[in-house]
Amino acid sequence: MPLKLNSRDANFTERFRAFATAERAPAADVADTVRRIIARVRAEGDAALIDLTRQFDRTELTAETLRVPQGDIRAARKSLNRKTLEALELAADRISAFHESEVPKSRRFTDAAGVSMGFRWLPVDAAGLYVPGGTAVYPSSVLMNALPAKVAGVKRLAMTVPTPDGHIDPLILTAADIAGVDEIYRVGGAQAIAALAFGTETVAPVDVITGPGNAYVAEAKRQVFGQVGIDSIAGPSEILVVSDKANDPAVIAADLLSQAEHDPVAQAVLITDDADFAARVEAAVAEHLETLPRRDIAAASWAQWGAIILVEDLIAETGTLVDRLAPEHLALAVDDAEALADTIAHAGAIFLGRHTPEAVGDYVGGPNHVLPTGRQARFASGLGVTDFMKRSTMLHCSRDGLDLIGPAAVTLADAEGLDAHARSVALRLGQAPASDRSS
Ligand code: HSO
Ligand code: ZN
Repeated sequence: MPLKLNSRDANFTERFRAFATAERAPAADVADTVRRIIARVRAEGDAALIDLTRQFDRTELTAETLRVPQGDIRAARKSLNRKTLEALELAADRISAFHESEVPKSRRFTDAAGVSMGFRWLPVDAAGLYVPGGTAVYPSSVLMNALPAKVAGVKRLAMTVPTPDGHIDPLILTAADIAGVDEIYRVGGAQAIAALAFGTETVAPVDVITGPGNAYVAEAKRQVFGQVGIDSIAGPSEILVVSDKANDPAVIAADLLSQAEHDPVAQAVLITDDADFAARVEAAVAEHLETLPRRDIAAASWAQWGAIILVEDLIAETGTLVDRLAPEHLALAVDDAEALADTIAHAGAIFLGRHTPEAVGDYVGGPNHVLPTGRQARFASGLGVTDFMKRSTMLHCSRDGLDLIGPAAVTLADAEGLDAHARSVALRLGQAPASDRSS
């Protein structure tokens, strides 16, 4: 049974706080194992990848077969039916178009002192995309990670994917091909992250690594951070649905289950102002579960981490509650969803109105589905083009401009006791060195 909270109850504040701060997926302690794997890949290169892949994925590779050949990618594309291909292409077009609108503008301006300054956004040279194997095989996630990099202008995009028992999903290969991934390697786990970060004989190193993975992959990304950039570490999925009684309970129940079915520690929460509607949603969840193929996962998530929060005034009370949960996905199934959204500051992605299922955003909406989880929406954003770009600032002093602002720099350099700093400015200003300057 999901947790039931009522904002009118005397102990609501404490119970809500406990619920909002509960840790759902404590990080596994795999740091030492990962450190050893990274050290081995750095020392032995391809040989370590080949050996670890034999050990973990029961697949025999050579330096020549590490990379997936173009022929296999073409064959994968041919094996798909037209409808699936067209859906992938529609998704790719819409995701690209949305991310085009995110490309930041470089800027240059001259201030009153006559100093010109600004910044320039440029893509990183190379990006690496980790794709997990096993049950979490999501071609949509390949598009969501690869396309922002492409739109950012990244020249080289390398992907790694484990091939347990030699198998790669043709949908993954095709999604990578549609998104313009340049190189695909059959390697997974911490060893793949190490190869992308440090390079081997076959895999050239990249500058930024993104993509979801298990505890070993997440820890490996943490350990290589600094050598390369990484996206944030993804936790289990979350959805918070705010619904009045005008929605079909079966529809809202399906929204809740759409994220519950990702993971037994995913979280689905309903906020509503109608007790009878809440009961009908709960019954509809139970009914869906009877026939849902992933019912074991979804039922575990709903029973252990799900919640129904009853409030008196949906419009007045929702904002504060949502902000404290800072959910990954927020669905506002009410009449004036735009106005309600204005009362909320912290959510990874917001789905407005009665006709915007969160799942449309997972696939074909356009915005990214790689989003901050575990209340990280308080300070973090979803994946986007700027994760594959960096900003250089620019400063250009005219002679007059330096005359105007330089003396203050000399004063501050003197105050910090950094005389070479002071001289580099003072000499240009035609001033005497500090030892000759009166203080
Ligand atoms: N909802 C997941 C992404 C996903 N859903 C992939 C379906 N496939 C995390 O935002
Ligand atoms: Zn999803």
